[in-house]
Amino acid sequence: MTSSLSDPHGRRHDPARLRPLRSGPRIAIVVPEAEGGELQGVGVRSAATPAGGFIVLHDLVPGRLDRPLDRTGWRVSATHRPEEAHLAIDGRPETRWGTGEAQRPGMAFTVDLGRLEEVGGLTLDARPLPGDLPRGLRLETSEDGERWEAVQLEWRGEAAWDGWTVRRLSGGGASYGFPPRRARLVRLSLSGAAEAHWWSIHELRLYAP
Ligand SMILES: [Ca+2]
Repeated sequence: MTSSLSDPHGRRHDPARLRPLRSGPRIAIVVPEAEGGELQGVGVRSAATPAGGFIVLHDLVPGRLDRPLDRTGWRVSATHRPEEAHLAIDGRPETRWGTGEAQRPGMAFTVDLGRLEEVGGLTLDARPLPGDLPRGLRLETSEDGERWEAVQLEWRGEAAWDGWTVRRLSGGGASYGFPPRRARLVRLSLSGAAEAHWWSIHELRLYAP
């Protein structure tokens, strides 16, 4: 995290002022009616009350993933260091799968659930090495390993109010939701690059919708 944050008008904010939404600060955001009544890209739900051409967003609640799938029987593989892929699902946050080289587009990690399941979210834990979180993550799912479908990800992790807007808050983990679907295979891949960081997953979990 940078030492300060700038809003679109150049005002700077001290990260120490960030207030995680989960801690329940009383916040309301007023937006022109024409801009719609949703907080885009941060997975935060809110109530919306019209007020004279504006919308007041209030009672902000971060999205949650709370129904992890059983990982028994999963088989995992990867384009890099596949022999260590199982360390991403061994239930031990101190062990990890890592690419062994700097992140670049196309690196992939695949889970075979061994059965069809309804999925709707995922979390990646890289808490010991937050720099190893993916730069640009793509998700594809398949029911049969032949036909793959790209999935739009939406942030479901922590969010915070910085005095100006709602921001994603990552403490070394990343959480995403996506439209529910049936899948036997789930493939994560990178769409971005990092100069000096591997891509590492200490623990990967998938969630029911
Ligand atoms: Ca692990």
